[in-house]
This record gives sequence, structure tokens and C-alpha cells, in this order.
Amino acid sequence: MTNTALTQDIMGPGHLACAGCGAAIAMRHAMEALGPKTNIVVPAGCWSTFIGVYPNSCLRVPVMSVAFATTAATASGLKAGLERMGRGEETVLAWAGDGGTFDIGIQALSGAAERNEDIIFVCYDNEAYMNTGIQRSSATPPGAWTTTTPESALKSQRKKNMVAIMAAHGVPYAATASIAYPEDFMAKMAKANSIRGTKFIHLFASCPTGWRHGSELSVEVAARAVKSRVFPLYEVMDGEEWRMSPMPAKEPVSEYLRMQGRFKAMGPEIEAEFQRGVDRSWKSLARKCAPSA
Ligand SMILES: Cc1ncc(C[n+]2csc(CCOP(=O)(O)OP(=O)(O)O)c2C)c(N)n1
Ligand code: SF4
Repeated sequence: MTNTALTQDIMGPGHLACAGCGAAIAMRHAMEALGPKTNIVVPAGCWSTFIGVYPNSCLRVPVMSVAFATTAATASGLKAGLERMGRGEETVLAWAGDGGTFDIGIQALSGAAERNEDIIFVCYDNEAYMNTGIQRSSATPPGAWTTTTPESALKSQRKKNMVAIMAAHGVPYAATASIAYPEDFMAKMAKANSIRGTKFIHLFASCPTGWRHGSELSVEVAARAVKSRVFPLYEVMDGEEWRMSPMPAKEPVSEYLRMQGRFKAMGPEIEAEFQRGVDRSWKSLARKCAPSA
């Protein structure tokens, strides 16, 4: 898909992200789906820095930059304020990295989900704290190098299952998406926008700087994550109805791993364990998505 398919032009030129940044690509598609009546809340992270300095934001909608832990709380308050002003039909989009979602933002997000606040929360997941120099987060996959998991001590813990956590809150809508499948991502954003209550999108967004791959490979890396079932695409309605999105045939994880410098110290044993972990997660997801008898 080329940018000619994007008509709303809400994200203008001039952002300061690295070339090939998946999180930058993603915002164009998100805004295409949501339209101009959107208010965005962004915590500390790469997006809060590369968005530009007021009045030169690359986004042509209101944006609030907030403290790291407060994204969902601020988004909740913003929505309440808009409703009070008679602008309740406007969308509030919280847009946070994995550090700001899986780790530091999870308390406020859980609170907002429990209250079923009418917000869309997108976690652009680049699997580490990129803006402060590539530190491990609870979204970093096992076997990955980061500056806090050096080659001598690669990450061993599994990745937190954030969609399952949100589904356990019973939110009306939760889904995964990828920058490599923009039509699917935009359809999920539009669907989220049509539902009242808390919506959560877990978006896989490659980071050439932190993942150690060429900037021209960002979309291909993200596509291989889906094809190898490292990052399957699915939706969960009301925390109960799990549905797989259409996906390509399965590939082994080896090519996905080989494309990225962050996995280069892995070795065959850790790679085999990585593949087993992916297969286990897939089986568990397939069970949840299977129509009940
Ligand atoms: C309470 C608090 N702790 C730490 C920081 C420093 N900090 C700013 S951005 C950032 C990393 C954000 O990581 P993530 O949310 O994954 O977003 P990314 O940088 O990957 O876009 C950190 C640790 C901060 N601003 N506030
Ligand atoms: S470090 Fe990664 S996430 Fe941050 S701007 Fe660069 S490519 Fe994007």
C-alpha cells in the first residue's frame, strides 16, 4: 500500500524519527482511520520527542504530552472534559510505547479499563525503551540483546501478554495489529472508534535503531513476525470472543530472527527454545479462537 491511499493527511512532514521508524509509519494509518476529530495523548517516549516542538508538531490535531505513567488517566480526564464541553463525539487516542504501557503505564491503563473509559489506547510496541537508549522492557522478547540485556546475558523472561491482560478486564475491544498490514490496522482502528468504552490495540512497530536492521527492512521484518507467528493478528470482543484475523501461512522463526542484529548472539539452543515458545503461544491462542462446542 502506498501513501496515495491516505487521504486525510493529518500527519504532516517534519517529524524527527529515525528513517524507517515503524511507530512513525503507524501514526499515518491510525489518523487516516480516525480522522481530524481526534485528540492525542502521548507520554514520554520516542513519539513525544520526534513529534516536533510547539508550534511545529507534525500532527494537525491537538496533542497533549504527559508524564510517563499517566497516559490513560489523562486520556480519561480529557474525554470527560470534552463531554462536558459538548464535544463528546470527539475521539481520544492514547498513544504509548511498550515501556509506557506494559510497565510504567499499566496501573493507569488498568484503572481506565476497569472504569470502561471511552478511549482508544494504542501501544506501539518496539519491544524496548528505545528513546532512552534501548533498555529491556517487559515486552522485550526472550533471546534479545538490549543495552540492559547484553550479549552475555540475553533476555530470558517471556514477553508479557498485554492483550490477555486487557481481555481479562473485559474491555469491549482489544486487538493486535502490525505496521506490515496497514489495511488490517486501519480497519481495527475504525472498528475501535465505532465502539464505546475502552479499546486497546497492541501494534507491532519495528525499530531499525534498536532491533539492528536496515531502515528499508522495517515493513518486511514486521511482516515476517506475523508470518512466523511471533506476532499473530487477532481480536477479542468483550474479553470473551477471541477471533483470529486472516493471516498468511506459517514460516519458521529463523528468517525473522536472522534479519535483526539484536538476535545475533542467540545460538541454536536459544533459537529452538524461542520457536517452542512461539508454538506454545500459538496453540494457546488457537484454543481461545476456536469456536466453542
Ligand atoms: C517516570 C519516568 N521514568 C523514566 C523516564 C525516562 N524515559 C523517557 S522516555 C523513556 C523510554 C520510553 O520507552 P517506551 O515507552 O517503550 O517508548 P519508546 O521510547 O520505545 O518510544 C524513559 C525511560 C521518564 N520520562 N519518566
Ligand atoms: S529509536 Fe526506534 S522507535 Fe525511536 S524513533 Fe528511532 S526507529 Fe523510531
